[in-house]
Amino acid sequence: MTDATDLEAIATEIAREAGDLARRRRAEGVAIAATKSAIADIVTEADREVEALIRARLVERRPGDGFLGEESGAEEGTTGVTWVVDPIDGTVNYAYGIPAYGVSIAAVTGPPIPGEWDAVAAAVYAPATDELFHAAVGHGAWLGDERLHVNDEPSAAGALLATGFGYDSATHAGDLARVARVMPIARDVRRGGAASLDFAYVAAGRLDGYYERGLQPWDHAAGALLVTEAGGAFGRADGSSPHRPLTVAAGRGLFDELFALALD
Ligand code: LIP
Repeated sequence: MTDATDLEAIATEIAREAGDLARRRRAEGVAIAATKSAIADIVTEADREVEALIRARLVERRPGDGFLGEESGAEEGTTGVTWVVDPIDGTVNYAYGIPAYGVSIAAVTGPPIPGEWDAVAAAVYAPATDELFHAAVGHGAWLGDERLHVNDEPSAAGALLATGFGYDSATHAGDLARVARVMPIARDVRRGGAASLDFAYVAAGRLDGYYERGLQPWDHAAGALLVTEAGGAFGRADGSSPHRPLTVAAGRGLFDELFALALD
């Protein structure tokens, strides 16, 4: 079995190259290529180009591995390793020129299905801040060479939380009701717009917790490993919306309470 740190090194190297391409394309001007699940759910030409670069590099470095990408779909592998990729997470931020987007690359083993896979390596690269978060299972979570640890307990002022809202406006009432339920334990709530960065910030202690309904597998595959390798907890649940599972990440002193409040 390939060592997790070898897969981490591959993810880290490719995430940086892909992020550099995304940053160049952003500077040149971004073209919307299409809409997907809703008119607000856009894909840019850069999303597609960056994912094609990541996919090509993975074929070069890891022939036979599986692939599950936001823009080009799934391809079964023969090695037991699958790469779960969001080429530009925070696409709407990227399209508007808001410097909060990330390249998210995870290597998983087992079925390429959330809740059934075992994440073994992760890289989340934020090109706008040149921050590369990475982890290998059993080897900790890192920002560059800095070891990361979650906030085990929120301050007496309350928890600094992050969340997000779906592209489908029909889901917004439920999302806003969820904010109302968690506010009593929060000092404030952030809506950053890039799930992979929200997870990375929980791992780095920049947020106490993050929850969102409706994330796709590629939104959380890498970030969840960053959080657990930084000593935090990650969980998913269908609850009342099996097609929009809830994901929650937080330090262990906050996780259970946040999960219970966010679940409906
Ligand atoms: C986005 C997530 C964000 C969520 C958006 C969207 P995308 O991913 O990062 O947290 O609120 O609805 O899912 O579409 O930019 O890859």
